[in-house]
Amino acid sequence: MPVTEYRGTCPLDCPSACALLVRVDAKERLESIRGNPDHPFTRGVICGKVNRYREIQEGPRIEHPLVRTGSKGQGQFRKASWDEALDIVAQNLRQAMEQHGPESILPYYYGGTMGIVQRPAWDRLTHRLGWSRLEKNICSGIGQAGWQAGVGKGIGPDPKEMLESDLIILWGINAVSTNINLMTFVKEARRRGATLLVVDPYRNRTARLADHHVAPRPGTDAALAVAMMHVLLEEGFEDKSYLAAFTDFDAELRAHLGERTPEWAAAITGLTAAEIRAFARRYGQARAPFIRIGYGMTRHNNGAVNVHAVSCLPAITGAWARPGGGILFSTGDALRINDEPVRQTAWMDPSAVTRLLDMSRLGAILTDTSLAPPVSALIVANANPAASCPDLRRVHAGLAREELFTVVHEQVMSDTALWADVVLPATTFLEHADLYKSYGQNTLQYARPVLPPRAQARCNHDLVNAIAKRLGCDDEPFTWSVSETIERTLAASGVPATDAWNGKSWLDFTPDPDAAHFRKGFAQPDGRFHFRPGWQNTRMPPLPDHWPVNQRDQLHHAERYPLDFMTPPAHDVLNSTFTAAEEARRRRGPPRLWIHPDDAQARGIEDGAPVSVFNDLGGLTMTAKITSDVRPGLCLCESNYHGAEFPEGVSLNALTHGDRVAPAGGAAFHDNRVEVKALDRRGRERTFPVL
Ligand SMILES: Nc1nc2c(c(=O)[nH]1)N[C@H]1C(S)=C(S)[C@@H](COP(=O)(O)OP(=O)(O)OC[C@H]3O[C@@H](n4cnc5c(=O)[nH]c(N)nc54)[C@H](O)[C@@H]3O)O[C@H]1N2
Ligand SMILES: Nc1nc2c(c(=O)[nH]1)N[C@H]1C(S)=C(S)[C@@H](COP(=O)(O)OP(=O)(O)OC[C@H]3O[C@@H](n4cnc5c(=O)[nH]c(N)nc54)[C@H](O)[C@@H]3O)O[C@H]1N2
Ligand SMILES: [Mo]
Repeated sequence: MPVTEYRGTCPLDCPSACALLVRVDAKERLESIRGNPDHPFTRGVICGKVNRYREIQEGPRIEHPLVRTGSKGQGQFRKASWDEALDIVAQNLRQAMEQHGPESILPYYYGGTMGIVQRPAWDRLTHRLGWSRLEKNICSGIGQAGWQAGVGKGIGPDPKEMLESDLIILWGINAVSTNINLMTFVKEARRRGATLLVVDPYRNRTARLADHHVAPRPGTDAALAVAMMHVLLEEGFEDKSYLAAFTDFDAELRAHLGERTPEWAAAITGLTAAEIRAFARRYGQARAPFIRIGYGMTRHNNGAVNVHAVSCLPAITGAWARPGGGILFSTGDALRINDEPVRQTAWMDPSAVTRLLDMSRLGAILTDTSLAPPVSALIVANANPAASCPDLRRVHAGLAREELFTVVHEQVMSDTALWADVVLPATTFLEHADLYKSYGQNTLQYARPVLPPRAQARCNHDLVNAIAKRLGCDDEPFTWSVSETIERTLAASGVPATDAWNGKSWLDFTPDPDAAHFRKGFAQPDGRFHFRPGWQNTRMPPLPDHWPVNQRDQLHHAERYPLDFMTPPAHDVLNSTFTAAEEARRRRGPPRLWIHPDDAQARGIEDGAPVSVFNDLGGLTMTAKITSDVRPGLCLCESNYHGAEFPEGVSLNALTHGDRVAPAGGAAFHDNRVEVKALDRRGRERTFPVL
């Protein structure tokens, strides 16, 4: 059968943003997806998840608009026409605006697709009608705050420069699972003689490959980094002229670091002082150490402080300036796209700016009876907060409110869609056009649709415009097509139109090495790297330091819930995407609790047996996986799951807290405390005979 091959881009929320080659058969069905070998970062490699994208594309999808028939959350619906469904949605939105004012409507979107045109499409209607705005901090809010404090801009050495490095440090990033293409460069660098060091509380897939694995307690990276700086200064690894010319380093900072010994940090991190010294020396001796920071270490109450402290290391030694040296957190600022044609922020009335509601606290917001106006209509698109949001029991309690109107635009029957009053079918990235940038590499990509929409699915862009029309907004830009909006966005950003891309599906915006290494100064008003983070929040430490504000540091947690508990991303799924696919569920098996043999033995837990994992927020049944890949005192479950995978019917984030994280919000997904109890095979608590 004849097969056509098209170029595409992976839309998923992942730093790789892979360039794809998509094969479609004569019956217009997806045959296969592989990595584009010509793309400078993808280099022909993609992850297993997208390689198996047929599981979503051809699997059980939402094909028609659905209207709820059962009670909230039961997932019982009847089919409806688009006309009827849009009428119901428009009528409910209008009613909410009339009864409670426009701010009672909250559109909630995040990372289903990262496309520049499709992802934030709801913003233009939000800005036009004065709805509540979403504070989008769930993923990068904490990390960005920590990075901005020192460096000031989201750029850094291109990952390709790893080939020139002799020491690669992957710090709180599980690249084998979360950024597979980075490993292409890590592997090549190692062939050329570089050493790989991984800093991660557990032996994840990336740590397994490393030459050295440093495993601190979660949330203690600042203590580790500060003690490393102590050793670097004590043992003469500092670059005095770099510090003087490019940073705000001073005598007070030197005195402060002089007190932060490896012995001090050992008590906090759970590492030995000797390990910390060895790591610091290895760093100091390296010619061009390249640190890649991930998001894992940011997902703590003290995450911003930790990111800032680690970002100080190359400033001490001057490694920042060297080819192959420095530190990368995000490439997001390499290219600034002006997405005004999509989002229309100019419509916001400067004298009456609408409220921002914190996406990481959706549960608290939906259940807050004092919130005025209350959220009375929730539009969810491109996100699955009923699985991906912290403090999940409260999210579900909010979604259960009888007077809340919820519309969900989805490809699959997600946890959130189950709670909807109206579900609308969404296209996949193979069925709509978009532009894509990346936060882990430096290209801008364009992808056109290669398949017709499945059944009645519509893309985000078209749906927003259809609802806008029903609410009386039938003028520009609600009349623009997807391609018109794409071209206008490129023009507004000073980027050539797609037909001038010389037949390519990407443009390369890799910053020049002087900019990427801040060789002419940092992106701060004084042009210097800031060891003093200058937090507005005065509770935060004024100098790089350990900040004890995590769940472990809160006494009632420490005593009642003796184990640290993390929920790092799993290899086979992406956030909650893929968790609804039957094949993915079967491959992954039941949710597993990784627990150290000592902790398991102390609780009478056997490998493979059911356990109850609980804290003040909730309790979940999991299957014990006894392993020394986690340190004593630490347990974890790789996320995420469909709620149906747990007997409790609610997903993993039932155990993660939704407290607002300093300085600017965000979710501390890996900063939790729990206790674990053995259950018998029927799920009852096991009792032990008293000997
Ligand atoms: N397969 C897969 N890929 C993904 C995702 C997914 O869910 N699955 N999600 C995508 C998204 S949206 C994002 S933002 C990225 C996130 O990907 P990463 O940047 O890799 O971040 P995480 O996976 O959250 O965490 C990475 C590692 O940090 C560790 N960690 C946790 N706490 C600490 C700490 O205090 N210190 C240190 N040093 N390490 C710590 C965790 O154990 C974990 O191994 O991945 C993207 N790619
Ligand atoms: N426990 C725990 N929870 C986490 C994390 C963690 O480390 N641990 N990581 C967090 C991180 S980093 C992030 S970024 C968030 C992400 O959280 P979300 O943004 O909620 O991402 P997903 O859970 O993947 O859900 C995205 C949904 O969008 C749908 N979708 C995909 N494409 C489209 C489209 O074009 N249109 C529409 N309308 N829908 C579409 C998908 O089917 C999917 O159900 O999750 C967070 N949740
Ligand atoms: Mo994310």
